[in-house]
Amino acid sequence: LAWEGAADFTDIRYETAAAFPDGDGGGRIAKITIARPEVRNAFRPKTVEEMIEAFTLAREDPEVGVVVLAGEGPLAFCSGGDQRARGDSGYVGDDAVGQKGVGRFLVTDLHVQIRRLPKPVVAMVAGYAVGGGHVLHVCCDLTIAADNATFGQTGPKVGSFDGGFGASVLARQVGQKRAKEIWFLCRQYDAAKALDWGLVNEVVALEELEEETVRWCQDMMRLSPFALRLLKAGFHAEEDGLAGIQQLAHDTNLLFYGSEEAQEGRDAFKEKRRPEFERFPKRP
Ligand code: 2NE
Repeated sequence: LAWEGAADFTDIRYETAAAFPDGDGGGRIAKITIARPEVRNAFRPKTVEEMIEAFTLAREDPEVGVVVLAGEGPLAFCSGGDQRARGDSGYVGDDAVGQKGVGRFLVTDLHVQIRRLPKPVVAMVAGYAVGGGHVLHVCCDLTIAADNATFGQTGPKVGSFDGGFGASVLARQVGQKRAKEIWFLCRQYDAAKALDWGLVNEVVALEELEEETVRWCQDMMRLSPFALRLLKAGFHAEEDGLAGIQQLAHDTNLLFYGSEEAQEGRDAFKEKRRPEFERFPKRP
Protein backbone atom coordinates (compact mmCIF):
# COMPACT_ATOMS: atom_id res chain seq x y z
CA LEU A 1 0.00 0.00 0.00
CA ALA A 2 1.04 3.61 -0.45
CA TRP A 3 1.46 4.65 3.19
CA GLU A 4 1.28 8.38 3.84
CA GLY A 5 2.61 9.97 7.02
CA ALA A 6 -0.41 11.39 8.82
CA ALA A 7 1.22 12.98 11.88
CA ASP A 8 4.67 13.86 13.20
CA PHE A 9 6.02 11.80 16.06
CA THR A 10 9.49 11.05 17.41
CA ASP A 11 9.30 7.46 18.64
CA ILE A 12 6.65 6.10 16.33
CA ARG A 13 5.27 6.54 12.81
CA TYR A 14 1.62 7.04 12.11
CA GLU A 15 0.61 6.39 8.53
CA THR A 16 -2.55 5.67 6.63
CA ALA A 17 -3.18 4.25 3.19
CA ALA A 18 -6.14 3.69 0.89
CA ALA A 19 -7.26 0.15 1.65
CA PHE A 20 -7.92 -0.58 -2.03
CA PRO A 21 -5.44 1.33 -4.23
CA ASP A 22 -7.08 -0.11 -7.36
CA GLY A 23 -10.28 1.74 -6.45
CA ASP A 24 -12.13 -1.51 -5.85
CA GLY A 25 -13.33 -0.31 -2.45
CA GLY A 26 -13.10 2.59 -0.03
CA GLY A 27 -11.71 3.44 3.37
CA ARG A 28 -8.22 3.55 4.80
CA ILE A 29 -5.97 1.36 6.90
CA ALA A 30 -3.88 3.02 9.62
CA LYS A 31 -0.45 1.74 10.60
CA ILE A 32 1.29 2.59 13.87
CA THR A 33 4.96 1.59 13.89
CA ILE A 34 7.18 1.69 16.96
CA ALA A 35 10.34 3.18 15.48
CA ARG A 36 13.13 2.50 17.99
CA PRO A 37 14.91 -0.45 16.32
CA GLU A 38 18.17 0.32 18.14
CA VAL A 39 16.52 -0.98 21.34
CA ARG A 40 14.37 -3.63 19.61
CA ASN A 41 11.46 -1.17 19.69
CA ALA A 42 11.31 -0.94 23.47
CA PHE A 43 8.90 1.74 24.62
CA ARG A 44 9.72 4.63 26.91
CA PRO A 45 6.99 6.91 28.34
CA LYS A 46 7.16 9.20 25.33
CA THR A 47 6.65 6.22 22.99
CA VAL A 48 3.52 5.21 24.86
CA GLU A 49 2.21 8.78 24.89
CA GLU A 50 2.67 8.96 21.14
CA MET A 51 1.00 5.59 20.59
CA ILE A 52 -2.00 6.72 22.61
CA GLU A 53 -2.21 9.85 20.47
CA ALA A 54 -1.89 7.83 17.27
CA PHE A 55 -4.59 5.35 18.28
CA THR A 56 -6.83 8.35 19.04
CA LEU A 57 -6.16 9.71 15.53
CA ALA A 58 -7.07 6.33 14.06
CA ARG A 59 -10.21 6.14 16.15
CA GLU A 60 -11.35 9.62 15.17
CA ASP A 61 -10.68 9.24 11.44
CA PRO A 62 -13.99 8.13 9.90
CA GLU A 63 -12.12 6.74 6.88
CA VAL A 64 -9.98 4.37 8.96
CA GLY A 65 -11.54 0.96 9.45
CA VAL A 66 -8.64 -1.15 10.73
CA VAL A 67 -5.42 -0.34 12.59
CA VAL A 68 -2.14 -2.23 12.21
CA LEU A 69 0.42 -2.15 15.03
CA ALA A 70 4.00 -2.96 13.98
CA GLY A 71 7.64 -2.54 14.93
CA GLU A 72 10.33 -1.00 12.77
CA GLY A 73 12.58 -3.50 11.00
CA PRO A 74 12.73 -7.29 10.85
CA LEU A 75 14.33 -7.87 14.26
CA ALA A 76 11.59 -6.88 16.66
CA PHE A 77 7.93 -6.02 17.01
CA CYS A 78 8.58 -4.72 20.53
CA SER A 79 10.83 -5.68 23.44
CA GLY A 80 8.64 -4.10 26.10
CA GLY A 81 9.40 -1.34 28.53
CA ASP A 82 12.70 0.48 27.96
CA GLN A 83 14.70 -0.69 30.95
CA ARG A 84 16.91 2.39 30.72
CA ALA A 85 13.84 4.53 31.43
CA ARG A 86 12.80 2.38 34.37
CA GLY A 87 13.09 4.30 37.59
CA ASP A 88 12.68 3.08 41.13
CA SER A 89 8.91 3.39 40.80
CA GLY A 90 7.56 3.01 37.29
CA TYR A 91 8.95 4.29 34.01
CA VAL A 92 10.32 7.82 34.10
CA GLY A 93 10.10 10.05 31.08
CA ASP A 94 12.05 13.26 31.25
CA ASP A 95 11.23 13.58 27.57
CA ALA A 96 7.56 12.82 28.14
CA VAL A 97 4.82 15.26 27.22
CA GLY A 98 3.12 14.69 30.55
CA GLN A 99 4.61 15.06 34.04
CA LYS A 100 8.36 14.92 33.83
CA GLY A 101 10.54 12.87 36.16
CA VAL A 102 7.59 11.03 37.71
CA GLY A 103 7.44 7.24 37.56
CA ARG A 104 4.47 6.09 35.50
CA PHE A 105 2.84 2.93 34.21
CA LEU A 106 1.22 4.61 31.24
CA VAL A 107 1.11 1.44 29.15
CA THR A 108 -1.93 0.37 31.21
CA ASP A 109 -3.93 3.10 29.45
CA LEU A 110 -2.66 1.93 26.06
CA HIS A 111 -3.82 -1.63 26.73
CA VAL A 112 -7.30 -0.39 27.64
CA GLN A 113 -7.36 1.88 24.59
CA ILE A 114 -6.51 -0.98 22.21
CA ARG A 115 -9.13 -3.22 23.80
CA ARG A 116 -11.81 -0.53 23.61
CA LEU A 117 -10.93 0.88 20.21
CA PRO A 118 -14.12 0.37 18.18
CA LYS A 119 -12.13 -0.86 15.18
CA PRO A 120 -10.10 -4.06 14.77
CA VAL A 121 -6.41 -3.79 15.70
CA VAL A 122 -3.98 -6.20 14.03
CA ALA A 123 -0.49 -6.88 15.41
CA MET A 124 2.00 -7.42 12.58
CA VAL A 125 4.88 -9.22 14.26
CA ALA A 126 8.37 -9.62 12.83
CA GLY A 127 11.13 -10.66 15.19
CA TYR A 128 10.79 -10.42 18.96
CA ALA A 129 7.51 -9.78 20.72
CA VAL A 130 8.69 -10.15 24.30
CA GLY A 131 7.99 -8.63 27.70
CA GLY A 132 5.59 -5.71 27.43
CA GLY A 133 5.85 -6.14 23.65
CA HIS A 134 4.26 -9.54 23.99
CA VAL A 135 1.45 -8.01 26.02
CA LEU A 136 0.82 -5.49 23.24
CA HIS A 137 0.24 -8.22 20.65
CA VAL A 138 -1.94 -10.13 23.14
CA CYS A 139 -4.10 -7.00 23.49
CA CYS A 140 -4.53 -6.70 19.72
CA ASP A 141 -7.52 -8.40 18.14
CA LEU A 142 -5.53 -10.44 15.62
CA THR A 143 -1.84 -11.26 15.15
CA ILE A 144 -0.12 -12.01 11.87
CA ALA A 145 3.43 -13.24 12.44
CA ALA A 146 6.49 -13.56 10.25
CA ASP A 147 8.33 -16.86 10.29
CA ASN A 148 11.16 -15.17 12.22
CA ALA A 149 8.84 -14.08 15.04
CA THR A 150 9.74 -15.02 18.60
CA PHE A 151 7.28 -14.74 21.42
CA GLY A 152 7.68 -14.87 25.15
CA GLN A 153 7.79 -13.21 28.50
CA THR A 154 10.80 -11.78 30.22
CA GLY A 155 9.05 -9.88 33.02
CA PRO A 156 10.05 -12.08 35.99
CA LYS A 157 13.64 -12.13 34.63
CA VAL A 158 13.89 -8.38 35.04
CA GLY A 159 11.70 -7.96 38.11
CA SER A 160 8.46 -7.14 36.37
CA PHE A 161 5.14 -8.72 35.44
CA ASP A 162 1.78 -7.95 33.88
CA GLY A 163 -0.98 -9.66 35.80
CA GLY A 164 -3.58 -7.63 33.91
CA PHE A 165 -4.51 -8.29 30.27
CA GLY A 166 -0.98 -9.66 29.81
CA ALA A 167 -1.93 -12.67 31.93
CA SER A 168 -5.74 -12.88 31.87
CA VAL A 169 -6.32 -12.32 28.16
CA LEU A 170 -3.29 -14.48 27.36
CA ALA A 171 -4.87 -17.31 29.37
CA ARG A 172 -8.08 -16.96 27.32
CA GLN A 173 -6.00 -17.26 24.18
CA VAL A 174 -3.75 -20.21 25.02
CA GLY A 175 -5.27 -21.68 28.20
CA GLN A 176 -4.24 -21.34 31.84
CA LYS A 177 -1.48 -23.97 31.85
CA ARG A 178 0.28 -22.52 28.82
CA ALA A 179 -0.17 -18.93 30.00
CA LYS A 180 1.39 -19.85 33.33
CA GLU A 181 4.22 -21.64 31.52
CA ILE A 182 4.90 -18.53 29.45
CA TRP A 183 5.06 -16.34 32.55
CA PHE A 184 6.63 -18.76 35.05
CA LEU A 185 9.43 -20.06 32.82
CA CYS A 186 10.15 -17.06 30.58
CA ARG A 187 11.02 -19.25 27.60
CA GLN A 188 10.95 -18.12 23.99
CA TYR A 189 8.56 -19.63 21.46
CA ASP A 190 8.90 -19.63 17.69
CA ALA A 191 6.16 -18.69 15.27
CA ALA A 192 5.16 -22.30 14.55
CA LYS A 193 4.61 -22.98 18.25
CA ALA A 194 2.70 -19.72 18.62
CA LEU A 195 0.40 -20.77 15.78
CA ASP A 196 -0.05 -24.22 17.27
CA TRP A 197 -1.03 -22.65 20.61
CA GLY A 198 -3.51 -20.21 19.09
CA LEU A 199 -1.40 -17.24 20.10
CA VAL A 200 -1.32 -15.94 16.52
CA ASN A 201 -3.71 -16.19 13.59
CA GLU A 202 -1.28 -16.78 10.73
CA VAL A 203 2.41 -17.23 10.04
CA VAL A 204 3.96 -16.17 6.74
CA ALA A 205 7.43 -15.61 5.31
CA LEU A 206 8.96 -12.35 6.54
CA GLU A 207 8.94 -10.90 3.00
CA GLU A 208 5.18 -11.49 2.79
CA LEU A 209 4.28 -10.17 6.23
CA GLU A 210 2.90 -6.79 5.26
CA GLU A 211 1.17 -8.08 2.13
CA GLU A 212 -0.60 -10.81 4.11
CA THR A 213 -1.50 -8.42 6.93
CA VAL A 214 -2.97 -5.98 4.43
CA ARG A 215 -4.99 -8.83 2.90
CA TRP A 216 -6.52 -9.59 6.29
CA CYS A 217 -7.25 -5.89 6.80
CA GLN A 218 -8.85 -5.63 3.35
CA ASP A 219 -11.13 -8.56 4.15
CA MET A 220 -12.31 -6.71 7.26
CA MET A 221 -12.64 -3.42 5.36
CA ARG A 222 -15.23 -5.09 3.12
CA LEU A 223 -17.43 -5.90 6.11
CA SER A 224 -19.92 -3.81 8.09
CA PRO A 225 -17.85 -1.58 10.42
CA PHE A 226 -20.55 -1.38 13.05
CA ALA A 227 -21.04 -5.14 13.02
CA LEU A 228 -17.28 -5.53 13.65
CA ARG A 229 -17.45 -2.90 16.41
CA LEU A 230 -20.28 -4.71 18.18
CA LEU A 231 -18.55 -8.07 17.76
CA LYS A 232 -15.39 -6.70 19.38
CA ALA A 233 -17.43 -5.27 22.25
CA GLY A 234 -19.28 -8.58 22.52
CA PHE A 235 -16.06 -10.60 22.70
CA HIS A 236 -14.76 -8.32 25.45
CA ALA A 237 -17.98 -7.83 27.41
CA GLU A 238 -17.44 -10.72 29.76
CA GLU A 239 -13.63 -10.61 29.73
CA ASP A 240 -13.53 -6.94 30.69
CA GLY A 241 -16.21 -7.24 33.36
CA LEU A 242 -18.45 -4.25 33.99
CA ALA A 243 -16.26 -2.06 31.77
CA GLY A 244 -16.82 -4.53 28.93
CA ILE A 245 -20.56 -4.60 29.49
CA GLN A 246 -20.57 -0.81 29.66
CA GLN A 247 -18.91 -0.57 26.24
CA LEU A 248 -21.44 -2.94 24.69
CA ALA A 249 -24.33 -1.15 26.43
CA HIS A 250 -23.19 2.28 25.24
CA ASP A 251 -22.74 0.94 21.72
CA THR A 252 -26.38 -0.15 21.74
CA ASN A 253 -27.32 3.32 23.03
CA LEU A 254 -25.40 4.82 20.12
CA LEU A 255 -27.58 2.76 17.77
CA PHE A 256 -30.74 3.54 19.76
CA TYR A 257 -30.09 7.29 19.35
CA GLY A 258 -30.54 6.70 15.63
CA SER A 259 -34.13 5.53 16.12
CA GLU A 260 -37.29 7.63 15.95
CA GLU A 261 -38.22 6.34 19.38
CA ALA A 262 -35.10 7.81 21.02
CA GLN A 263 -35.38 11.01 18.99
CA GLU A 264 -38.99 11.44 20.16
CA GLY A 265 -37.66 11.64 23.76
CA ARG A 266 -35.14 14.30 22.77
CA ASP A 267 -37.64 16.29 20.70
CA ALA A 268 -40.32 16.20 23.40
CA PHE A 269 -37.84 17.55 25.95
CA LYS A 270 -36.79 20.37 23.65
CA GLU A 271 -40.42 21.17 22.75
CA LYS A 272 -41.49 21.01 26.42
CA ARG A 273 -44.23 18.43 25.77
CA ARG A 274 -45.07 14.93 26.90
CA PRO A 275 -43.22 12.35 24.75
CA GLU A 276 -45.50 10.21 22.55
CA PHE A 277 -43.81 6.89 23.12
CA GLU A 278 -47.12 5.02 22.78
CA ARG A 279 -46.84 5.11 18.99
CA PHE A 280 -43.79 2.85 19.05
CA PRO A 281 -44.25 -0.93 18.85
CA LYS A 282 -43.54 -3.06 21.92
CA ARG A 283 -41.45 -5.55 19.98
CA PRO A 284 -41.33 -9.23 20.94
C1 2NE B 1 14.55 -8.52 22.73
C2 2NE B 1 15.80 -9.34 22.96
C3 2NE B 1 15.45 -10.80 23.16
C4 2NE B 1 16.65 -9.18 21.67
O1 2NE B 1 17.87 -9.84 21.80
P1 2NE B 1 19.05 -9.55 20.72
O2 2NE B 1 20.19 -10.45 21.09
O3 2NE B 1 18.52 -9.63 19.35
O4 2NE B 1 19.45 -8.00 20.92
P2 2NE B 1 20.20 -7.31 22.15
O5 2NE B 1 21.63 -7.19 21.86
O6 2NE B 1 19.80 -7.94 23.43
O7 2NE B 1 19.50 -5.87 22.12
C5 2NE B 1 19.91 -4.86 21.19
C6 2NE B 1 19.95 -3.56 21.93
O8 2NE B 1 18.64 -3.26 22.36
C7 2NE B 1 18.64 -3.03 23.75
C8 2NE B 1 19.79 -3.88 24.27
O9 2NE B 1 20.19 -3.45 25.54
C9 2NE B 1 20.82 -3.63 23.18
O10 2NE B 1 21.40 -2.38 23.39
P3 2NE B 1 22.99 -2.14 23.18
O11 2NE B 1 23.69 -3.16 24.01
O12 2NE B 1 23.19 -2.36 21.71
O13 2NE B 1 23.22 -0.73 23.61
N1 2NE B 1 17.36 -3.44 24.30
C10 2NE B 1 16.64 -4.53 23.98
N2 2NE B 1 15.53 -4.60 24.68
C11 2NE B 1 15.53 -3.50 25.48
C12 2NE B 1 14.64 -3.01 26.46
N3 2NE B 1 13.46 -3.64 26.75
N4 2NE B 1 14.95 -1.87 27.11
C13 2NE B 1 16.09 -1.22 26.81
N5 2NE B 1 16.99 -1.64 25.90
C14 2NE B 1 16.69 -2.77 25.24
C15 2NE B 1 16.63 -8.84 24.15
O14 2NE B 1 17.17 -7.58 23.84
C16 2NE B 1 15.86 -8.74 25.41
O15 2NE B 1 15.62 -9.74 26.07
N6 2NE B 1 15.47 -7.53 25.76
C17 2NE B 1 14.85 -7.21 27.05
C18 2NE B 1 13.41 -7.63 27.09
C19 2NE B 1 12.81 -7.22 28.41
O16 2NE B 1 13.17 -7.72 29.44
N7 2NE B 1 11.88 -6.25 28.39
C20 2NE B 1 11.28 -5.65 29.53
C21 2NE B 1 10.29 -6.58 30.21
S1 2NE B 1 9.31 -5.76 31.44
C22 2NE B 1 8.10 -5.00 30.47
O17 2NE B 1 8.25 -4.85 29.31
C23 2NE B 1 6.88 -4.50 31.10
C24 2NE B 1 6.13 -5.30 31.94
O18 2NE B 1 6.52 -6.52 32.24
C25 2NE B 1 4.97 -4.79 32.52
C26 2NE B 1 4.54 -3.53 32.20
C27 2NE B 1 5.30 -2.74 31.35
C28 2NE B 1 6.45 -3.22 30.78
